[in-house]
Amino acid sequence: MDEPTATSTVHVDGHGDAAPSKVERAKAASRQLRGTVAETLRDGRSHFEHDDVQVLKFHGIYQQDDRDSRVERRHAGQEKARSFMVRARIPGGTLSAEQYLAFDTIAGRFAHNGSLRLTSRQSIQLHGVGIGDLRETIRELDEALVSTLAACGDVMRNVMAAPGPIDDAGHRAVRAIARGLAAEMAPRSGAYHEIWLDGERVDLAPTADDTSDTSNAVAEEPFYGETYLPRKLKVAVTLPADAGVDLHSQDVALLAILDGDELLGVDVLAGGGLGMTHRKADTFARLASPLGFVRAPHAVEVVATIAAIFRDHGNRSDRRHARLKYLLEDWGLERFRAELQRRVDFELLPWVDPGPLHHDDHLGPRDQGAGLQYYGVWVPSGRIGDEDLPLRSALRHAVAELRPGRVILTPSQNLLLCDLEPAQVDRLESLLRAAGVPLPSELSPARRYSLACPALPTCGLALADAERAIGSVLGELEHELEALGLDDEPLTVRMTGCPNGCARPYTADIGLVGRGPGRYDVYLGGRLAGDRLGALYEQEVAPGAVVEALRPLLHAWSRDRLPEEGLGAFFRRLHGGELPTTLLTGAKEPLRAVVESRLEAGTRKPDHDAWPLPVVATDGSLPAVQGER
Ligand code: SRM
Ligand code: SF4
Repeated sequence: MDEPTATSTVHVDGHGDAAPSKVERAKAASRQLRGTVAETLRDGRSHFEHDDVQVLKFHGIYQQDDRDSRVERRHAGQEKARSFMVRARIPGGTLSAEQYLAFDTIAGRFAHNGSLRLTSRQSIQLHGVGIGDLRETIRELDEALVSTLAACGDVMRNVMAAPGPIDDAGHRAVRAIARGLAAEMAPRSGAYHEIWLDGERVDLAPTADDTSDTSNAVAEEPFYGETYLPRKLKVAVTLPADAGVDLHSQDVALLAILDGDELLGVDVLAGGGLGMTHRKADTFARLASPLGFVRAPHAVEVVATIAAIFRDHGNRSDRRHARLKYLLEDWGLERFRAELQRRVDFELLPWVDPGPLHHDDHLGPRDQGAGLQYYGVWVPSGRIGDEDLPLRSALRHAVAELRPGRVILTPSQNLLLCDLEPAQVDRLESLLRAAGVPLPSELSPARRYSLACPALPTCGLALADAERAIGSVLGELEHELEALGLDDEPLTVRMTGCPNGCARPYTADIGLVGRGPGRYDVYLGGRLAGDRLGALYEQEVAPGAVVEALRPLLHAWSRDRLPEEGLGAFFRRLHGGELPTTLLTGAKEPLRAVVESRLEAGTRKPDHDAWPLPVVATDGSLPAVQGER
C-alpha cells in the first residue's frame, strides 16, 4: 500500500491556532516511544515521571496506585502505593491454550492476587505489577508470542472481531481482515524491543529537545510519524450473523457482507465513541455512522485511510475533543466521505443493507461444526481470580487438561474454550461445577449480560466502584425481577466508575455511571445489540437505591410490555418521540420525573419508531437488530 504515509503528519501543531496539548509534546519528544523509560528502569526508581507515563501507555503499561490506601498514605506522609497495569494486544481475542496458560503463570507470579482481567475489547490486563517486574512480565509474554505494544496509547487499539470460533466463510473473512489490520496498523518503533526485550539502544535523532527534523521519525514510523494519532482509534470487524462486538461504539467498524461463501466487501461505520465528562456538555457519546461499502480487497486500506485522515486532522490541542467522533461531527458525514474518497483509488460505494444483526454471547455448550464444540465460560466482570470463586484454578486445570485448540476472549469479558470434542465439553462442565463456578444456564439474564469496568481501586479516573459494586445491584435487581415474573427477560446492566464508558453503559438497557463515591447516574434506553444510546434517567443514585428508582418502570414493563420488548425499548416507547436529542451530552436533565408522570397517566400506545435513532446517516438508517430487545 503506497498511501497513507506519515509524510503529511501535522507534527507538533495543535488545532487551528491552539497550542498542542502536553501529551502531543511528550510524544514528539519521546523519540518514537523511548522517552527515558529505560533510564528509569536502570536507575531502580519507584515510578515514572509525567512524559514517560504517557510514553509507557503505548507499551501497554499504565502507572496506577492503590486508590483505597491513597488518603491514608498521604496523611501518613507516605508515597502512593504505585504499581502497574499491563494490557496485552490480542487481535480478535484469540489465544492458543499455551498462551492462556502463560498468562495464568505470569499473573500468578507478578499480578495482584494472581488475577487476570478480561477486558471489554477482547484482551487481558494484569493489575498490580511492580516496577521491578515489568521487564520480566513483558519478556515472558513475548516468549509466549504475546505483545503489549499498542494495547494502549494514541494508536489503533486491539482490533475486535466476531468471537464465534465457527469455521464458515464469514468468520474466516472477519478473522483474516482483523489479522491484516493488526499487522498493518502496528507501530514499527524498535523502542519496545530495546526497552523490554533485548536492551539494545538504537540512537535516533532528533533528540528530546529538537523536534524539528522528522526524517528519522517518518523512516521509523512511516504511518504514525513522530506524534502518532491524536488519540486512540478503536476498530472492530464483524458480520451480521455474529455482531456482538458493539460495533456502534467503535471509531471504525467493518461489517462483512457475503454472498453465500463469497466475501463481497464490508460496510464501514465510523465515529462511534462513548467517553464523556460529567457537566461538560460539549463532550458526548456517539454511535458510529454508516459511511458506505467497500469491496473486499480494500477492507484494510479503508481503515488505514480513515486513520490517516484522523492523524492529519484530529484535534491535537484538546484531548477531550481528540477522538474521531468529534472530527466527524465537526466536518459532517459528507465532507468526511469526500476526503476519504479523495485519498483512495477505489470507490466508496453506497451502504449495503446487511439485514438483521444477531447478537450472541456464545456462553454455554455450542456446536462449532465438523463434529466439534466450544464452550463459553461466564467470567464475572472479566475477573479471573481465586478470591471469591476458584475460577482461575478451575480454568487453568481445564485448559491444561483439555488443551482447547483456541481460547477466545469475547467483547463481554467472557472466554470460549474452542475446538473441543463433545466428551471434553462434558468434562469441562464437571470441572466448573466442582469448583462452584456458575454455569451460564444457571444465571439470570441480567447477570449473564452484565458488564462492569475495573474502576476502584486501580483505575486512576474512577469516581466510584464498578466491578466491586455491580454484584449487589444485580442481586437486588434479580430479586425484584423475579417477583415481577421478569426473571427470564433479557436485560443488559452495565456499570462504570466514571463517565468514560469502558463497560459501554450508555448502550445498555440500564447503565450505571459513577458520579462520586457511592453515587451513580442511571441511563436507560439501550439494548443488547449496542445500537441505541440511552438517556439520563436519574442522577446520583446510591447502589442500594437503584432498584427503588426503577421500580415504577419495572412494574409498568412487566404489565404493559409488547412481546419481545426489552426494558430499553419499553422505556423508549414510553417516552415516545419527545426525547430531545441525536447525541447524548453531559448536560441533560434526568427523565425520571417525566417518565413517572407518564406512568401515572398510563402507558402510551406502541409507537416503536417514534424514538429517533441517535445518529441517522444521510444515506441510510442503522441496520435493524433481531427483536426489539
Ligand atoms: Fe477504557 C481509560 C479500562 C474499554 C473509554 N480505560 C481507561 C483506563 C486505562 C484508565 C486511565 O486512562 O487511566 C482504564 C484502566 C482501568 C484499570 O484499572 O484497569 C480503562 N477500558 C478499560 C477496560 C479494561 C474496561 C473493562 O472493563 O474491560 C477496557 C479495556 C479494553 C481493551 O482491552 O483495550 C476498556 N474504554 C473501553 C471502552 C469500551 C470499548 O472500547 O469498546 C470505552 C468506550 C468506548 C470509547 O473509547 O469511547 C473506553 N477508557 C475510555 C476512556 C474515554 C475515552 C474518550 O475519548 O472519551 C478513557 C479515558 C481516556 O482515554 O482518557 C479510558
Ligand atoms: Fe476507569 Fe472510568 Fe474506565 Fe471505569 S469507566 S475503567 S472508572 S476510566
